[in-house]
Amino acid sequence: MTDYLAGFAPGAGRLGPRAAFAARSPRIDLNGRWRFRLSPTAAGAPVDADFSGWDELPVPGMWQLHGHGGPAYTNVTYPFPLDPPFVPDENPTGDYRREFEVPEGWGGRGGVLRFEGVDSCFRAWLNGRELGFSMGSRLPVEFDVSGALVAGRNVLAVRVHQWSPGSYLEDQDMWWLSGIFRDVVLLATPVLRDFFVHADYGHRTGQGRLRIETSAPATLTAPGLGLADVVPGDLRIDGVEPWSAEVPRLYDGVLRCGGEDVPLRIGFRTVAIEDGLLKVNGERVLFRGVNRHEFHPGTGRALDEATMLADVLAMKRHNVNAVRTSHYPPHPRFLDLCDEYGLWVIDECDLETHGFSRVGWRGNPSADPRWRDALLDRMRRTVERDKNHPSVIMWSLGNEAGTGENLRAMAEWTRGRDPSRPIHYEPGQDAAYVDVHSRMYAPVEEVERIGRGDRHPGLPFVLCEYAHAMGNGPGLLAEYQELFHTYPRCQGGFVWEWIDHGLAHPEYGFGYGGDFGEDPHDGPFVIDGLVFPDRTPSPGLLEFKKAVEPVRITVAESIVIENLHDFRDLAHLAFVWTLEEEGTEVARGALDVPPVAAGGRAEPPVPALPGTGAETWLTVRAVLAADEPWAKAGHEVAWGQGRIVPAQAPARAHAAQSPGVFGDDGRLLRVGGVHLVSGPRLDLWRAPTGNDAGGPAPHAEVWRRAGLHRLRHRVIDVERAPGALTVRTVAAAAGHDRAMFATYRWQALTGDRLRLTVTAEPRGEWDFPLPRIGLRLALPAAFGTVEWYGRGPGEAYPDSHRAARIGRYAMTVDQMQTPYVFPQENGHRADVRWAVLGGRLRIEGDPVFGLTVRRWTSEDLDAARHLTDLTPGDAVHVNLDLAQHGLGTAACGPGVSPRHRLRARPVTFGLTFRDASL
Ligand code: IPT
Repeated sequence: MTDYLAGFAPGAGRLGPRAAFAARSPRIDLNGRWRFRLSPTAAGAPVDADFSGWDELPVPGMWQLHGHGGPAYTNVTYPFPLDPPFVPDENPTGDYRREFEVPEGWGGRGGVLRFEGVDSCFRAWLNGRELGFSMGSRLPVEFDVSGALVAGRNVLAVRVHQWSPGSYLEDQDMWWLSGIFRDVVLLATPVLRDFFVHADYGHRTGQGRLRIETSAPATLTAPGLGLADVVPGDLRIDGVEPWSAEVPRLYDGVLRCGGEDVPLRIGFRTVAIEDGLLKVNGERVLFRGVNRHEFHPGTGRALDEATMLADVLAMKRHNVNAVRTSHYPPHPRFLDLCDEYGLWVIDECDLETHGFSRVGWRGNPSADPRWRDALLDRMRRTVERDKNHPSVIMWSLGNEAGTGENLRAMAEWTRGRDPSRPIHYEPGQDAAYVDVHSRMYAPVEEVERIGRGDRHPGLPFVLCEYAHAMGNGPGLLAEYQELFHTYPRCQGGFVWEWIDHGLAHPEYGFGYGGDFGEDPHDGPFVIDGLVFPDRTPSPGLLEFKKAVEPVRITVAESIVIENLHDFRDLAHLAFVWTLEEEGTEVARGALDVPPVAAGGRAEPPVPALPGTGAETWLTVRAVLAADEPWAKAGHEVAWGQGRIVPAQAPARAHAAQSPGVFGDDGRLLRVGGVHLVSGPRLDLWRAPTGNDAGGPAPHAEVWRRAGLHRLRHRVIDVERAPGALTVRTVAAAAGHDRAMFATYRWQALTGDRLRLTVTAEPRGEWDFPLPRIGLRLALPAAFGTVEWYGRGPGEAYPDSHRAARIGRYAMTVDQMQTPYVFPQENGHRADVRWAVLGGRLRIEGDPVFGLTVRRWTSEDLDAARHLTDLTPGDAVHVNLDLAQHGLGTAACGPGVSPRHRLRARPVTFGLTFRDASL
């Protein structure tokens, strides 16, 4: 009997949805090891099966990650034919079985069996009695089991299908994974079934207004609010502290109902759209947001509490203040953490039908009345479960589900049930059923036009997705942020996305689409997060942290501190300064900054600084003055840097005796005692990034067609003079007549220095930006360390360099690599004044250069599909760049801005080499 797999009904036999809460009453945790058997079709195992040979599987868990079948990744494409509501006969079906004991003391209260999430459809039996079925993977389901439950031993059987009609509503860009992946619990039938907390804050009066609707008469005790056993009908409470993501004040309380206690946490805040702005507690808020999928490289979407907390802490520590729960409600515990630590949440319904776009949205469930109940069911379960979270400030109907009357019905129901929160949906371009104008990946210019009042002028604007964080990138963060600060209606956005969904793979480290043998698949498009699969912050997250910092510190003639918080003053921060002469600290102190209110600014006096000779920078940092729940005192929130003393140009007296030895072709063989594996030569190529390879006309393809990855070099002539050598060359690609003429002028300088001036001149048609322009050389493998003075410690690119500050750094070559799961250009250090490689070869810029050092070539990097393909060779490969092309975010969204496009044009740049051991 699998009729439910051929219909539109979202479930049967279920209890109505209600809020997630934990009453202090008997419960039996049913997580743990269950017996399990996978069948190839929906028929599953016979109910009376002999299960002695069954496997064991953890609950929560996803069976493909425990040796049953395999994970599969598609972005938009459904992995089954579009034949709604039907799914193929090949429908992996897992039978689960577990026994549990109900103690005598359970008290005859009956029970409710609660599943927090089962992907994608299941049917359950208790002691052989069928309870019902349900779809809606990321939503809770409850069954009343009072009639089936017995004291003593009980047997619970659950049949889970990978594919169901519900799968048509769950086409999110992520791995297809199945099973009971969230908690299962047996609860004593609750006395208080449900409640709805309405806790508003009057920002003019400082008054809290509290009304709790309860399913049965209840009283509230909340000592922090001075309430003891009161009926929470409609209470006005003076002098409450409001809740915000910046100061997440919660009041603990207990609801008492028929002898049962239900703990709750109350946060007072009022969300409103006023004057075309989204306001909380009367203030316009700015979202420094991320889209968060639930993901763990080992367990897929089954997350433990430590992982959820790790996400929240990492977000708070990187100045993230908002989360869109893309594209389904998260584990309920995650929202508790958002309440507690302070994050604004757009809570999104478990709905996406993106794959219908592939057939011109024909048959889209959003527009087909037969699906209305299923869509409404999902929205109800979302809102009812999460309605009591102060952190949830907007409801989202789903993602990429086209348009249609069913979405309107969802919005109308939601508005009726909870008028206190605005409704979000994208694509909601016609704004028919939404309260905010939301777009994804709108280019900077478009956001600017919207800021000026274009489109839906009465509505606030958010970018529900922007800055696609795939691989190396995103660029453009600072550009967007500037607009958010310039135009009040542009209230920020949510970076796509928080984490790379790289699954642990026995051979590749982290696997992506195709690595588990699936077909169809969308390759590495699922590797697009601000943190790597193991949650290590990527350079993109550090850049985000800097771009969105809630305090702007400008260090120039004066020091200016701007408080960009929406609510919080600066009293929680301490300001410290350091003065560094050529990267070495010479003085430090504390800066006296008044507790400027949100939106305010201060200009503290510049401290008295000692005199210095070499290039000197003053860095001012804002750090936590005391421990916060999410970071310790001293944690850096924001910083600014300004140059106090510029660099002096080094003296350049020519010498007759050259420390350089050159080959017949004029290529450098040796500097002092440093033998090069290959001497410096013009280089225009970089291993394309995910962004280079993205968009309608990917640069990566243009570059490859132009043969930039296989330039051939020809020496035109070599001219030798005492202490000098000039080599004229031309570089071009097979089959092309466009060429780059390069002249290398070598000059011996006093102090055993060897100066190189390169001029490069494009000839012919160079009608595309270059990946880079610079030199590459190779050194023996023993050159395994790098010390440099310039931007660091992390990588930096023209449109993503703000997180890297001027300083002196030392690393091994291996540490300089950024482990993008899909190998690509990385590790470039910007604005380097000088570097010493292997403690031996010193390279100076004129005044600066870009530095990349790795144990493989750009070609190796380009050819690699996984990090495990990269193996150290017998040389260290060095790039010394005059410039690199920006990163942009073309993997999804706009490309590199004109400002950061690297045009082919005549250039000259200089470098000085020296054997530092001499
Ligand atoms: C956008 C999706 O909403 C998101 O889930 C993700 O797939 C992203 O693309 C790409 O990584 S939709 C797209 C049409 C911009």
